[in-house]
Amino acid sequence: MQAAMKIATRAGVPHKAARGFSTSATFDLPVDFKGHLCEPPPQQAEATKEELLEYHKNMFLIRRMEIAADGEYKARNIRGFCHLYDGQEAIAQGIEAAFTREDDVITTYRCHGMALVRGSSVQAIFEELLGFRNGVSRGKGGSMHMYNKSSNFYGGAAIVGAQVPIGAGLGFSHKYRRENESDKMNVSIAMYGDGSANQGQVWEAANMAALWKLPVIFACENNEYGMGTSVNRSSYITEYYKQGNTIPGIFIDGMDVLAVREGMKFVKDYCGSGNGPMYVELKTYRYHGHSMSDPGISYRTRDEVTNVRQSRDPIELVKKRLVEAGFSTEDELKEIEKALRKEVQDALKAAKESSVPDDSELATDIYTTGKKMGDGPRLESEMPSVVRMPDITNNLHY
Ligand SMILES: Cc1ncc(C[n+]2csc(CCOP(=O)(O)OP(=O)(O)O)c2C)c(N)n1
Ligand SMILES: [Mg+2]
Repeated sequence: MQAAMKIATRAGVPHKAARGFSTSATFDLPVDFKGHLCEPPPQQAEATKEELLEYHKNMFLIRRMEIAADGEYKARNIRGFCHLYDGQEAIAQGIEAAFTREDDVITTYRCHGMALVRGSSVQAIFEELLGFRNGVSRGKGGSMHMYNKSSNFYGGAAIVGAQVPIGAGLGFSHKYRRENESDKMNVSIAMYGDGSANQGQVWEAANMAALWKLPVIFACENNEYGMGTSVNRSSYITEYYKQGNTIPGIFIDGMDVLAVREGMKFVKDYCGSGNGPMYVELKTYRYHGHSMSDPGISYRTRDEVTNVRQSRDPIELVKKRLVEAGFSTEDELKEIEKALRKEVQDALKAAKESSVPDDSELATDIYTTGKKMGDGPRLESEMPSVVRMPDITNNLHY
């Protein structure tokens, strides 16, 4: 009861909405934005019924997809590395709601949620996890390497922090390609974890982005831990939005999809207007352990995890808002969730009917002739004269 009350308070009081005749409501954002060298955006957000239902749907799909992936991993159907995103869903959804598909996204190995909101289907994500041919990276990337070039989603990077300079490069290309100096630019967001925030390459990329006024957002998903190490044990500065030093930054509640959306609109506007980069800290929490080999409760207590689930859960917050604004009833939401659960189960079943790629795919997407293949983003592959196998007598010749 107490937990439910807390969520109700966090939902913020809707204004202007009444069941039956209003489709839009204004919500107070209960956790304050904080600004570093800038005035943060207002503490309110307007949202329509359709928007909130869309956010709920995507976030719930991510949650169920991750829970199903956990089961498939334990059943040894998914192999290798697997990092789950449940708990952090509002960040992916909030960014996507603030951006267009002309804005670039690059993120860490914890990339399933971002892949989904950038347009990959649940089935294609499952196929990738299973290493199957119709996966988002044709079964050759796995959990950490999901891409979608057609929606400017650049992955999925296994090396901690390595995606950040690439994100700065993507921002550079927006500035380089703009026709007039006064044109508003699309932006690039380089996402990284608290465990990556003190890496030299983050600072090197930020230095160049500030020097050249690139439209790059340096976005730290602070889920309080890097593997099993809490932020207080790894970082001198734990207010990651201030880490840009003379680069401005904002703090956003990463458990509130509307706060993420409003905060990201504000940052996109600042960076896209030629003011240079901005730092963002998105405070969040991961429900699973770091990866599938980490039960997640040796360095934090079960109570800590339970408390976040009960008081800050991002999906519960959207549901509260839908109900309090009179947009949906609890029964309607239950029905929606039942259908979404089935959608995920059906997608998993269909994915499992697929199979691994053909051997001939071993050498594709490595070297390219540079020529486009059809209308999609894929480039024609150039076959090397020999593909070296662990047993040299079995080298593949083309
Ligand atoms: C350069 C490098 N060093 C170490 C690792 C091993 N490693 C993988 S994830 C991780 C922790 C990263 O934590 P954080 O940035 O907070 O991201 P989170 O997993 O919390 O999303 C480490 C040390 C790696 N992949 N790359
Ligand atoms: Mg972390």
